[in-house]
Amino acid sequence: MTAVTFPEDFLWGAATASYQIEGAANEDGKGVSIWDKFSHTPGKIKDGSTGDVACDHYHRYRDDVALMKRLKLRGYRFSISWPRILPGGKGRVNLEGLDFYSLLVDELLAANITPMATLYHWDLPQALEDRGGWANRDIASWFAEYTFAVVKHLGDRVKFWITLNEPQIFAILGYLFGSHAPGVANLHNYFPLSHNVNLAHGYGVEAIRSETRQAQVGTVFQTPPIHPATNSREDARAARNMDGLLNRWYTEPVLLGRYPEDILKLLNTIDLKIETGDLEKISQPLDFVGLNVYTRMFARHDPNVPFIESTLATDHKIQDAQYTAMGWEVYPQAIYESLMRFKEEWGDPVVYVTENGAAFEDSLKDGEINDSRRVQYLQKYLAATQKAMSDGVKVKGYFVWTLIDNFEWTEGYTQRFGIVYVDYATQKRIPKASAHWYRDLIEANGFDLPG
Ligand code: GCO
Repeated sequence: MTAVTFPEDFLWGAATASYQIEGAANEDGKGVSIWDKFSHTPGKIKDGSTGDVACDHYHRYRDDVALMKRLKLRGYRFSISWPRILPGGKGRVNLEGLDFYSLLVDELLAANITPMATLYHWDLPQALEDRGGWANRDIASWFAEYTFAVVKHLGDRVKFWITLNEPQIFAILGYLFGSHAPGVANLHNYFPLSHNVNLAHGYGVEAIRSETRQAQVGTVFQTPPIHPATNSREDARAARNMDGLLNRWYTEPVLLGRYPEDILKLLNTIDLKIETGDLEKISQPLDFVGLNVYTRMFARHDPNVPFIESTLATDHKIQDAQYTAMGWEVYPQAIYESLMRFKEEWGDPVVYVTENGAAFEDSLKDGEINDSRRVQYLQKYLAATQKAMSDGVKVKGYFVWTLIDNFEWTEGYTQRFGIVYVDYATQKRIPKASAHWYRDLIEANGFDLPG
């Protein structure tokens, strides 16, 4: 047994996202989001489900906050649904939408739980997608308008603001691979689009700061380590290029004020449509960075892939490694490697781990869920977090993904990531063994690592 301990003021929490838990898809004036449309398109979601009802959190938020309180959470990271606030994406503000988040925030503060709000966790108003969505440079000012409306209303009580959740994931899956909403696969548009995403972040930062001076402003990246599938030189280069495309293309403009030179070289025929002053806007100083971590990835050389000649080797499996229900390798070192990169390569910011967790096939037995694999997963990743902290990374908090089982995007309800089980037929919440373990960890500010 090794004791793993954390500082007294460490912010322990859980994270969620609006479309994954809220439901109430057509209530109180909410507009349609790209995920509403996408999930209602036949064949897009594995189990044919939608987020129409999800965990019905919109109506049950009081009970859910009471649950968080019982679990001793000190922080709660949630996201705001843009089309609830601006049903048409811009223009008219829907006060009922703002009220929902206002009541949620009051409920959290009354329970002594620090709210951390993400402005964009992927549910873009469909009305904006109809005007080109992220491919339209105007999105930066649309995002600023939305951000301004939200922060004006909640900025007196919410002190932690996040602009975008995992920019590269929604940009790549939504607009390059087309596997997520809005289901566009357009290589030609992707790079200028990614610049619009980065620019929107910058405009968002500015909008938050213009409305409140006391806010902690940040953004959230997922930067999985990309390892070469073999030790050939081609694969090493492929891994480096994939890392450039997936990770550095988003972290470097924001944290270092420039696009990675090696990737720019590979893209030399593409017009990125960068205008004077853009990079200054994108790289305004932040108070913190959020890091989401699940696993690592492998890449191999593939001459058929344009520009980067690299492909993700999703078939590359490690013998004896454990895999989650998502098929993701349990690789605790991923959190250590990612955290160290922020310190060593990306300006050494204050970091919050804003998501970390795993899906396993949980089963309800005699009213209980003994998810020992999830407990072990969290223990190992937290021990690796602790190691990064002792090696100098300024980690100030940790948010488990996720509070309650929910709508896992294209996987629908087939994947359970929660520390609390949801019986979707009754909407009953049942804390899993991992929830009890997490509560004890928070109380003790640490845990004993077996072995
Ligand atoms: C992400 C999102 C979450 C997911 C979680 C599990 O990281 O993809 O932030 O919404 O549900 O990561 O896939």
